[in-house]
Amino acid sequence: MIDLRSDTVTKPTEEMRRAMYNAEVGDDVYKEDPTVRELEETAADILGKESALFVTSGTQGNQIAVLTHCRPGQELLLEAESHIFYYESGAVSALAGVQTRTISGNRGAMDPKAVLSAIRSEDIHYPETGLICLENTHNRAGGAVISVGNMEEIHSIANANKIPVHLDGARLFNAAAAAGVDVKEFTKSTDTVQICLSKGLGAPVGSLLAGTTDFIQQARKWRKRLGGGMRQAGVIAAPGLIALTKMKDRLGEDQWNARVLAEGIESIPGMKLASQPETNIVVADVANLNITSDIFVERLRAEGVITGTFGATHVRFVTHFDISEDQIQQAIEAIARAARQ
Ligand code: TLP
Repeated sequence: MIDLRSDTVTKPTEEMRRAMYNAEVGDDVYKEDPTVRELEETAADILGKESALFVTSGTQGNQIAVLTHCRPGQELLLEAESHIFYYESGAVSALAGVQTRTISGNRGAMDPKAVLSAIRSEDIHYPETGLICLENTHNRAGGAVISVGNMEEIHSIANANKIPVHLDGARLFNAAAAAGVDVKEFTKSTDTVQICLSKGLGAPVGSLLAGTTDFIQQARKWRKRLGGGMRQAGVIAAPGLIALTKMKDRLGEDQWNARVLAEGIESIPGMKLASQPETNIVVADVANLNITSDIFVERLRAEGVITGTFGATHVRFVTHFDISEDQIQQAIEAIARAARQ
């Protein structure tokens, strides 16, 4: 099976498995796990923030950020198809007690003017705008890169209104690789950032939330409240360190494979792209085949390729570390067979 459902499906490398076995560990709730410490310090350094916190998942990192930044009754400004709004089971309202105000973006990028006009003024009837969330790359926009300029503009509006900015950077290193810039170019326009180790970077588990030391101290308490205080977590931080320091330099290969896949899909009669891929996500539209994405995904599975639906007629393909160029060619042939049925 060629698994293109997500870059979350990668298996840890031999080096990661050895690092897990050999990891020095301690009780991280007492801050005594040297491997977790090293991972957090390395991440803070790479992201240009004072401190970082190792969390179980991207969702947990985002939720802890919202919980730490906001008070119940506040309003969160975020893009209409952002992961925090679309895919986190309503957690911001269930846990942080905030309401969401969404802004439809252009390929995931919110218009700074729309952000400015959505910020609440002082009025007894209104909730306060507690936080602005950005996402880069933007998953539902097909892995689109939000430009450094767009982030800078939104950040300066947020600053002028004393509102913090959180970045869901689950695939931030893919954005940096595509834009050819250091991740700090993006993170400089944020107060906090969450990055995933278990997506394109190939670690088996974990994310990091980074920000000021004071923020991370409060975030650590929220992590504990959510049951995320882990003990000898060095065994999972060790592969994370390898992911963070060694795997980001190969993300260009996934981007190349996504481009090859997209060109292959475009050449198949009846198939078209929902948008041109910018990173490792390709979204195809099967509307012209007169079938739903569910049916197409089923047909494709029977042809040996696993993907996921991304709307009524959209199908998402994600390239990653465990997918070779050869498998991309095989996938294109399988897609052509599924389209012909
Ligand atoms: N996204 C997953 C699914 O939840 C859709 C995927 O396969 O793409 N932010 C963004 C932008 C994400 O894409 C994801 C995962 C997360 C946060 C959450 O990360 P995890 O799965 O570690 O909680």
